Amino acid sequence: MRKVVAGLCLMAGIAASSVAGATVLNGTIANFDADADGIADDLNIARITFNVSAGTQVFFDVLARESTGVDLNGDGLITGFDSYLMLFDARGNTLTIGDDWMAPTPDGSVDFFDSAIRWTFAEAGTYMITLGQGTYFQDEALQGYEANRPYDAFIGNQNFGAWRLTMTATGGTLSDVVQDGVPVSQVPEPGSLLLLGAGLAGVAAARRKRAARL
Ligand SMILES: [Ca+2]
Ligand SMILES: [Ca+2]
Ligand SMILES: [Ca+2]
Ligand SMILES: [Ca+2]
Repeated sequence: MRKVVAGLCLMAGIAASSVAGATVLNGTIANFDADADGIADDLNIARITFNVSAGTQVFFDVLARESTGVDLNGDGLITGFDSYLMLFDARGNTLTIGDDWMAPTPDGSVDFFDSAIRWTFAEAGTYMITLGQGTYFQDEALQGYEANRPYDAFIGNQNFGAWRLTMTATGGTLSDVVQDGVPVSQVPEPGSLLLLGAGLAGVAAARRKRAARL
């Protein structure tokens, strides 16, 4: 059973320490030429859309700043930047922003500069959260980059920063999470892992039975 769980986590590309039942996204931030002026002097902002049912509370928890020199996200590098979140409704209106949050948080953050937002969505619908380097403006968030903005490496000599965003929903449903146009899967709940494991064991047993009959 333990092997099955580990295999599933590997298949999903998600660290075993991820919050159960949460949706976990990983990304990087670096300079590139977003405005096509021939100079890689623009900084990307991740745009993540999702659906919620009415009354759902979501905790958006960023892990970005490996300020203790420990590789918190397991990518083999020590990076860090000052993350910044903006939350939008479907019409592109800003609901709230999130800059700094008292560490530690459930995602393993050790730094106050790691952003977080806790928000209750009164209305069901599609929303968007953006993640970039603090601070940026609404129009920059909506277009997905800041023009002429250097990446500010907090630690080490890396020319990019890695981030992880853990979205944990309570009191409703969170679904259809899409990161920069790419659908994201959810970390399975322990219960569903057990069910899936039992299902796989059942399939194996059926195969053995069939094999024995042949
Ligand atoms: Ca440029
Ligand atoms: Ca955090
Ligand atoms: Ca790292
Ligand atoms: Ca911050």
